[in-house]
Amino acid sequence: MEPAKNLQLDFLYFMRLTRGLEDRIDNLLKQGKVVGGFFRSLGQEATAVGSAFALDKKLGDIVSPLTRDLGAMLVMGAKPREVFAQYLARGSSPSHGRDQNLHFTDLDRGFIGTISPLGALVAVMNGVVLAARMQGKKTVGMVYIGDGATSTGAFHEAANFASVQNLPLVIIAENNGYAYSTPTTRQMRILNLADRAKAYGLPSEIVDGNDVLAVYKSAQRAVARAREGGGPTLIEAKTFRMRGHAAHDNQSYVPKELLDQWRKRDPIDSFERFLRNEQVADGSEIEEVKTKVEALLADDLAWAESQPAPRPEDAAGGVYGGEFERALTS
Ligand SMILES: Cc1ncc(C[n+]2csc(CCOP(=O)(O)OP(=O)(O)O)c2C)c(N)n1
Repeated sequence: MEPAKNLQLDFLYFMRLTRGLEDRIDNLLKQGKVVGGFFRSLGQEATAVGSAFALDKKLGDIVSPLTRDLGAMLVMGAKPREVFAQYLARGSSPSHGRDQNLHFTDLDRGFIGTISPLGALVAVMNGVVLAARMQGKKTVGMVYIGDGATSTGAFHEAANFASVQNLPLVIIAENNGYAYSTPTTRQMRILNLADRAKAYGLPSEIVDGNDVLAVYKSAQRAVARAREGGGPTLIEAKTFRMRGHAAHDNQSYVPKELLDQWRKRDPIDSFERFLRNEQVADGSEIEEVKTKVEALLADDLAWAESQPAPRPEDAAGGVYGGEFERALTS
């Protein structure tokens, strides 16, 4: 059975919000206003949005997204204005201008921000869900990992630990074809990331990562299994990174034909087509989603641009368990 119409329109809303937000950050970058790099999720929005929608915030579910999973953070409740302020390094951004992009956490809203050492977050999330289980909670964790990161030692240790401990964890392994400039075929001798799960006795599924409904349904199954004590699942989402690793990378190493092929499978275009063809929503309802997204992004960007730069005297605050902060304010 398909999810209710409202939910399907929410999927569209959050995919559009992700794309619109990233389009604007791209513009800000070109205007020289972004501090640091810009890693976007163009083409991968359905994986992040569809999977996060399978979680239940009321039960304390938690995600740890990577740079391609802005959509999951938005679904959990991160605000576009916070993301703009992060990239613009404003003093009132969640990281107070000390760090950029998606490196911010809010446990109350259920997200642990991106960290750079790839693979390590699977172990962190093991700890999060193990602790929750010891406290008698029904929390499920969802951790995102790229194809390249599934080749780290950290990933293999953590996947094994999750399986042995039967932890309530869903691993979303995003196979987007490349780890920076390395194609998946140059870093593993197996066809599917899902094959890696077998080594640890983990159930796995392979899903079309550009099909938001398929991702949602697959994640729902995995979340239900985890919630009922059935342990972790690895979901391989097959998708494609439609831009370079970050904005500075022109992805000249990606064959043009491959990009053309995946462009035809754009997750937002194809979902809008599906909504129309299946008569879930008509053109004006789809347009309404766009208008709502545009209005929110315009407001939030104006807010973020009006925010002050960080104060120099705050640079050392929050670095060593608040010691410097206390010293500065006392
Ligand atoms: C342990 C570790 N090794 C290397 C890096 C440098 N690095 C950052 S992103 C990246 C590529 C990641 O590729 P993948 O996991 O496939 O994710 P994608 O960027 O394709 O979404 C690398 C090698 C890192 N951050 N952490």
